[in-house]
Amino acid sequence: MSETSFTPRVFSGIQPSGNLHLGNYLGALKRFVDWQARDVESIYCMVDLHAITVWQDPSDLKKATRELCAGFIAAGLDPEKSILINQSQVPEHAQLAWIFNCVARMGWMQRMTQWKDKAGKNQQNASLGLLAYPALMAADILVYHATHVPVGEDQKQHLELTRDIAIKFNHDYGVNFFPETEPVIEGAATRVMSLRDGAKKMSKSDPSDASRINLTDDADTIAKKIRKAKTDPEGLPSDAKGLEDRPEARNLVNIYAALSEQSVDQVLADVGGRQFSEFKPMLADLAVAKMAPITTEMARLMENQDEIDKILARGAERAREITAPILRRTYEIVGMVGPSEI
Ligand code: AQP
Repeated sequence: MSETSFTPRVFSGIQPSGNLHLGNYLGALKRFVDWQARDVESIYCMVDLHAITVWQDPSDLKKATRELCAGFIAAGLDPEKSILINQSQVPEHAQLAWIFNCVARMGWMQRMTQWKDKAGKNQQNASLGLLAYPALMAADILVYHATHVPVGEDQKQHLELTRDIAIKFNHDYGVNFFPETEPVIEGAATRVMSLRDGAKKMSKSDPSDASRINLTDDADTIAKKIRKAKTDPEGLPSDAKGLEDRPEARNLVNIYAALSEQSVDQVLADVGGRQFSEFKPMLADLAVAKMAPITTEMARLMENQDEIDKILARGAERAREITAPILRRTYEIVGMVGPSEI
């Protein structure tokens, strides 16, 4: 295992906390599939240990984990090419996270926007896991020596903290063992916003189902949600500059651009000057055309849950071939005495 140069390797994850949505698809899943085509070793993870930092009903968590795995495959990830795992089946994630809990500083964690948003005014009652979330995320990434992490914009701060943890560990122990991982935040839809409020990101936990397009929504529901999406009274501008200060309009155009794999300016060159009454049905048709095959395939895969469980078990075996030696070496660096095989 080289400690000075790192082979390109991709890692990313999604929480199995239900309601997988268009933001997860455009900001994460679709981009995982693009990475797969680049032939770089890739690990994609259902981060169930992260999901339980807030309450999850156990049977819902099981269903959501399998559904997420079905979503990964339905979106185009091939379990033969990419390694698909659920986090709890690869114990080195949690083991390395403990070491990182001892490297990271309380102040770093308390500054995280996600901690502040999710704990809100009730920090004393939030779980300790919610505060430590970014150290576990750093372990998820660094236990593979992953060099690239495709994520949505909301994860940028956590990725910066992952780099800080790697740098501090390397510095404290006088090694160059963990890479300074690059976040890969690219495309027109790095931050898909709520359909009901252009200032809020589309989110699994938004109480309003109308705020998001779920990967399990049928065609009629998708069309209805887009028809009802909040907009302003203006028509569409002919270039991206005309979307400034129009968050809802910008969101719908960004979604169209990402789904049709065009730039925002290309989209506006076609639809500039039209009213939303014309544009929304175009967007609905496009969204249905892109999402329906995924929804159908997810439902088909969910009929054979044993197959999903086998894919995750096989993924965990393959993952541990990478993670076990990295954890073992980490323990040696830290000074832990133990059998050579941990
Ligand atoms: N609205 C979004 N736009 C673009 N990308 C997004 N992602 C999430 N929301 C958007 C990206 O999806 C990946 C997985 O995210 P996650 O489920 O692990 O956690 P999250 O970011 O906290 O997602 P949610 O939907 O907001 O969940 P809740 O409501 O449970 O907190 C990440 O790459 C993320 O950037």
